[in-house]
Amino acid sequence: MVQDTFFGPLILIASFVSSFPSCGVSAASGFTGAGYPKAVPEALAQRIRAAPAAGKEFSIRLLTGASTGPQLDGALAQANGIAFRAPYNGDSTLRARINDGSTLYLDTHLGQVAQKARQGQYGKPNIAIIEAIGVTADGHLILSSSVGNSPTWAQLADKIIVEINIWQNPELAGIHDIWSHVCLPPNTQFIPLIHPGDRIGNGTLPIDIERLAAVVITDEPDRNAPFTEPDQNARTIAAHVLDFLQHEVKQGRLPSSLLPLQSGVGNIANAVLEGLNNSQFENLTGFREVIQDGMLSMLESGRMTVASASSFSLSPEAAQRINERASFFREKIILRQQEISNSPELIRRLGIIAMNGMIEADIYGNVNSTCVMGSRIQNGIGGSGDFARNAFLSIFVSPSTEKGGKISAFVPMLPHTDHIIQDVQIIVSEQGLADLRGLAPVERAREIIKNCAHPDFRPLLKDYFEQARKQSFGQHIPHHLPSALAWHQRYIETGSMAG
Ligand code: 0RQ
Repeated sequence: MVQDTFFGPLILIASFVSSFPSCGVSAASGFTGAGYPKAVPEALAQRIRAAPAAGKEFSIRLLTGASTGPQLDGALAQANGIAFRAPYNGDSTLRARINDGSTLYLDTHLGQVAQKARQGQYGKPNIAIIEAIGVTADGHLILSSSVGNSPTWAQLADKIIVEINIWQNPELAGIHDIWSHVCLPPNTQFIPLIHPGDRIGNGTLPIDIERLAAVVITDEPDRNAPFTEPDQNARTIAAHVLDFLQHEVKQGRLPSSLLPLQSGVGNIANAVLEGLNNSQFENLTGFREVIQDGMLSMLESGRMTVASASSFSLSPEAAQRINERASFFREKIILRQQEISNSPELIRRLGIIAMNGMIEADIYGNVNSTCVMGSRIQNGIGGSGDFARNAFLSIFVSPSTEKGGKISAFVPMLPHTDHIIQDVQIIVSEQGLADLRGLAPVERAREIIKNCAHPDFRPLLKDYFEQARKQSFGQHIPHHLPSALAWHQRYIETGSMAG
């Protein structure tokens, strides 16, 4: 299907960055630190840094698939060159810019970005910068370690710059599946994907050669965060999740191969995957946005037969494994554009088991995934909303305390909400699991306080709940408004929620 790669007719023009328009919309490939351009953004950051000396202001409005890496978000944020950013960030320098108000941030459900871009909600991209690993004889791009929103950016942008990254193994060619029938309503089509392993599109991305402005060669790995061994809390949370899934199988509510799995990134997700890899479940499948370390092991052991995602989010060691065994993994992994990997229609129809991290939950099981103390962004909602609302089972996981026990992950009321009661079915901490399915708000509160809250905070939560029951304006979701956010205010003032 994929032709031999060739670079013959392509030109190297790193200096092309001089034609980036200030305040223009730039759209880049990249999703969870994989497959993002590296050389062009770094050159652009240099130009932005030099602008004030020439008496100029220079910044861009930057769109991507999801988070990128130090050479893109990091370098541009360091130069204070990002005026506006969407839809998701995980870079600490950019996070600081957003939180000090110098960058505006539109945190968006990842599955919705492409459609919103086609509607023109972010403005027309002047330039798309897309990382690829090669070009076919007929001029199609073979994308890199993510697909993300690249098909949309290539379709919408006035000009396209391609970064060919020769660090990636060209044998990854064939791993991608790009469905070209996405369009705006009323012309939207049924997505013909029935099983996570189905290939419904093409392995390569056609681009309009008339709009190809430059090609740059790079030779750099993605930003791969080192793997941290799951800690004791993560392993205990994973054990609760596994017990729950086994129970559901015994009750006949899940098949023994479960249903396609989605899990967020991080320590707890890897612990759950490690647990599943050592379990008796067989023929598991993944339908998700990222492939992380734990999933590679499951594919290698055969415990998981196939995984569908939009990108990789790997440790350097695992990225090396992919590179060395590209021809094995490309048979087991399918990388899709994010409006397919995160499609609410597919998530609902395939019956996904979704497991995501959270910042905190209130006693009724609303969840905050994004804003610390209600105002400081951590990363963004990412795909958690796409999955939580539409999943067959929606599970949220978190240690019961943060910051050395000074913060409780279970609080009276949230200062910011991403996932509402209706989208949160199960909550798990190292203390235990609260199965909230079919429960009314006050029943949910009893389960969460009893099973998930840390013993240091449990009596305080019980006191709050009792006070709320006595003094609330209404009894559906009882709250005592004068003290509902006191825990957060106390933390801001004293450094501890407990006072
Ligand atoms: O802060 O970095 O300063 O130490 O948040 O928290 O405990 O390392 O946990 O890596 O699993 O992240 C919700 C952020 C959890 C993540 C969140 C602080 C904590 C630490 C990170 P430090 P941990 P995790 C798939 C789906 C939304 C997107 C999503 C997330 C930092 O899961 O971004 O799910 N989710 N996407 O100290 C104050 C609290 C806190 C807190 C954690 N209650 N109060 N700080 N932290 N809880 C992927 C994609 O969508 C692309």
